[in-house]
Amino acid sequence: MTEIDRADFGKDFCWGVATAAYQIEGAWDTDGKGPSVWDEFTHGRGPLGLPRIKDHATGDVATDSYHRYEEDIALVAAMGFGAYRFSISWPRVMPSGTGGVNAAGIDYYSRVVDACLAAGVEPWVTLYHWDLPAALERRGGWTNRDIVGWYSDYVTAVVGALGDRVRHWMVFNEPLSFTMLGYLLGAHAPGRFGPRAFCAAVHHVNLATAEGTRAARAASSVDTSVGTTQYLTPVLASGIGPLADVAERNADAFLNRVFLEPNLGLGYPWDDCGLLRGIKRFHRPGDDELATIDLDFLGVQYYTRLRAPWLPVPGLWTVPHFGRDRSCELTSLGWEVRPEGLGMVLDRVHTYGRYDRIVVTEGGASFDDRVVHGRVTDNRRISYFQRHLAELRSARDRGVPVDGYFCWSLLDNFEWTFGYRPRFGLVHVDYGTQKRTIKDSGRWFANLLGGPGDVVSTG
Ligand code: IFM
Repeated sequence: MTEIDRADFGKDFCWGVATAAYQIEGAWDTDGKGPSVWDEFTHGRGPLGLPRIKDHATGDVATDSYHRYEEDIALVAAMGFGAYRFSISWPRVMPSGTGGVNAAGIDYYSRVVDACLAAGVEPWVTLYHWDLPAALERRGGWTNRDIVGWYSDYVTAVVGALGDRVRHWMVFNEPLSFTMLGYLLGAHAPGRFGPRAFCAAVHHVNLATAEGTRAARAASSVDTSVGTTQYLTPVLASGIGPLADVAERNADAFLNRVFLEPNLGLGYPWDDCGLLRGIKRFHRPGDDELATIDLDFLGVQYYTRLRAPWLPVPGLWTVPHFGRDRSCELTSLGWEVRPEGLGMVLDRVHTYGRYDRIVVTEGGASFDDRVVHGRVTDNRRISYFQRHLAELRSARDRGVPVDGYFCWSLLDNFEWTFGYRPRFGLVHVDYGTQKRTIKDSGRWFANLLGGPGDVVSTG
């Protein structure tokens, strides 16, 4: 067993849990909220009328956190965490995406922020976790360059309302995930397919990262810290020799560099990945400067490693995929548990020499958890966190400035196209009754962090 002692991480280390609006809130059309691309995607059908989501699940109710946020924040505090990362639903705040602000939407988030502060929990707010207003998708969504302005207006409205109390903002959650799955592969909302849409979306998200950060800083009335989060992954070429190197470089440019480097002022790695050359079509003179931004912190999200298949044509895009090395533990989603990969990605971003502060804003694992006699014994999740935290501690010892870890997730919740089957929470949710039960992993954190470890669920 890997020993983890809170003191090894320093007294300023940020211990948190994370969620996202569409995955937990429910109340999809309550109090003036507009529809998001995820509402439309889950309510609709895929090609040939096939369901898009396992078990036809939707986020209509999810974990009902729109109504149960006080109980959820009490759970965060009960497990001893000092920070809660949640996201704002753009269409709850601006139902049409632009123009009028929905006072009830802003009010809801204002109450969530106040409840955090009252519980002694620091709110870390993600401004975009994939639930684009459907009205904006009809205007082209992330493929329309105008979205850079729409997005920064939205950021100005939210930070203007909450920026007197919130000190940590993240402009995006995992741009790679929503542009690749939503605009290239058609697997996530809005279900668009093809390299052209993908390249346009990538470029506009990079511009919006910089513009959104500037807008958040300008609208905040307290000393604020603005960063963004990236899904990062070590890439392993399948095969050997020079062509395997090409495949690895190709996949690395696509998976890790395409969002980091333009914001660092390094431009796009399009020479290493054929697919990314399509971005040139949307790139205007001066865009490299517009996309460059000095972030206050980088959020690293790490789950597993990926494999890049060997393709015999240099420069051709390779489709990275999850490894399934059966000699290693797999989660219920079949993802390899590879703690050493966290150390690798932390070293990797540190090598740029440009991030003064790194925070692991997500990490976690899904397992088939069950409540037995009121208890969820999820020892594999405890071991997962112990091993990843040990990697993070070693990275700190090597001088990587990483000073926070957020568990994905506070609660079991809607896991996108997989519906409600994968359970990532430190807290189990019975979706029939909405009863919350802190799992043994949550109790392990309470023990580590000095939380009382219990709270009564209203069910
Ligand atoms: O549930 C997701 C989250 O929305 C983004 N990061 C990865 C998590 C697990 O797949």
